[in-house]
Amino acid sequence: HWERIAIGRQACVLRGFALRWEDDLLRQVQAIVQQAPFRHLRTPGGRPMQVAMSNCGAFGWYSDQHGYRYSATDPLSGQPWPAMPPAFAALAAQAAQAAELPPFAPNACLINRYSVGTRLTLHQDEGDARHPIVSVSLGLPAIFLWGGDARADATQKLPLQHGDVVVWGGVDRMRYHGVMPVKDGVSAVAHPLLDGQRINLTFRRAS
Ligand code: MD5
Ligand code: FE
Repeated sequence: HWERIAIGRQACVLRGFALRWEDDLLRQVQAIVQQAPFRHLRTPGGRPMQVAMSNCGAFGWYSDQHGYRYSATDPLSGQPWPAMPPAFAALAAQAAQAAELPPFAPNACLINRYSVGTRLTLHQDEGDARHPIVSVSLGLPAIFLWGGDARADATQKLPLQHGDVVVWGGVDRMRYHGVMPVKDGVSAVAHPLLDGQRINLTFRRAS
């Protein structure tokens, strides 16, 4: 079973919440990245990102030399992103409910792949702050950096494991956050997709 830990007024970790969807999640991520392969996007400044990304759902997050945005099509193929699998939407909706936030129907799922040594520097998420963000951790564990509303605010270190879900809403939605370099280790589950990697699913509402 799972356990809820508050990390803010409207933010919490749901430990183990995704485990009952594990098989479905892994199968579906594999199918999605066959259609829309993981790729290293470029920041608007022109640097390739360490984290490799793909998307599913009506909108996908994208970044290139022109800036970042949500796009209805995959710029690599010109095709719509793969549809959001029903199990993904169900997990995100149930996680928001478990966090006691208003009903959440995501239309964008960013899939982040971290190999060993990869990190995500401290940043703030753009987007419609009326809707929460649900984030699912799979594969190698990681330490999440959880800051405040200003970049200079102190950060907390939050260990996240395979199957953990984090939900951010309302007043906590715009806090700075990042991921420490992922360490080598043994994933809680043996799956080719998770071999030496951390996969994170980030559900959002994009317009
Ligand atoms: C990750 N991804 O582990 C994280 C999980 C990203 C990203 O940060 O932008 O793809 S989502 C963490 C998050 C999202 C929105 C708000 C807050 C954290 N927050 O207020 O701390 O790959
Ligand atoms: Fe983020």
